[in-house]
Amino acid sequence: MKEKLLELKNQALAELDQVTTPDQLKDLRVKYLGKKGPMTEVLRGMGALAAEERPIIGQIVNEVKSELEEAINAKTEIIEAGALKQKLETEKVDITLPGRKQTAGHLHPVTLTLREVKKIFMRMGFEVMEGPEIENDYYNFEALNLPKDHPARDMQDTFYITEEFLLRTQTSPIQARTMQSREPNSPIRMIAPGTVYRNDYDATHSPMFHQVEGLVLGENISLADLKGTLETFCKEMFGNTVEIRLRPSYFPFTEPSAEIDISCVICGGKGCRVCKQSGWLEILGSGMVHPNVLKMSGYDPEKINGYAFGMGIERIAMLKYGIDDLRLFFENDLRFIRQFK
Ligand code: 2NM
Repeated sequence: MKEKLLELKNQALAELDQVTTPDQLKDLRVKYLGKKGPMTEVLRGMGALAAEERPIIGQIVNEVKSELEEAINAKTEIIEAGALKQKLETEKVDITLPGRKQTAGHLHPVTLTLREVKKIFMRMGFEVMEGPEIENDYYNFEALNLPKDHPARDMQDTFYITEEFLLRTQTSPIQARTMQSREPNSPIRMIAPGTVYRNDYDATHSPMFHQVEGLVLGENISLADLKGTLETFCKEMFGNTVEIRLRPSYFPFTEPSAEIDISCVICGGKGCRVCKQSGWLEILGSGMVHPNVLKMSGYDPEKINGYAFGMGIERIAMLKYGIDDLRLFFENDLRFIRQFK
């Protein structure tokens, strides 16, 4: 037994002498010291030995094992040092090459536009309110006077999560939440910016887009206040020479309602491809807040009234920058994005 062990040791050391790579080292270690190796086998066979021989053989096995272990470790160091030396000798760094430039990023055109819209309203004294993107049926529809059979509630248009929860289709639930969080009948002058979600995708619709909606409540607020404020907004946003016009429209949460157009920023109103020869561009929806909306959020329509409006930020960015396909905003093609620093 003892001779066999010494023979194994010498065989292992001879093989170790021939080893030149880390892989070979690993194989050798497994071969002699691994679970299926001869050392383990010897230890397992100890039961067959006479009782007085067991400790002697056991000690020899342990000595052989640690000797091999040490020899392999020493060889590992030699091989690793050799590999490092070779790497240092063959890998050359050309320190005269120019460094890699760190390019600074910049904001996305939709973010730039959103910030500009917010800034204009903040200068006019509006506060900026936010709210959850996962809304419930009550705040997204019910509180805004959207009846149960309204087409906006259709599964085709709305991303429902459950029967009760959905991805908000507009930011107006923020307005309802704000009204309910305030002392009833207290004045409000707010905008609600954020992402909204609708099941649509083509050149002018994206399943996720950005909106800014606004709400102004107080005593004796008139359509003239609506018109004056939004005219100021349009001039700040698109330049002092733009004109606006109001067209009668319909929204469930406002009565009366009006669509606000600006004179075409591309042709100045003469008629072109962008305004479809009309000279006008649709920019905002607006109206006087419906009494039901006020009532439902704890306001008394006999005392308090006001106006509300909403706009799509992607559409504004498209007109501002002359972009004809909204999908470009979301494709992350840097050749497009980098044009809007
Ligand atoms: C629009 C158009 C017209 C609107 C109404 C409300 C609220 F909460 F007061 F009822 N928020 N936003 C509104 C009104 C939104 O978007 C085209």
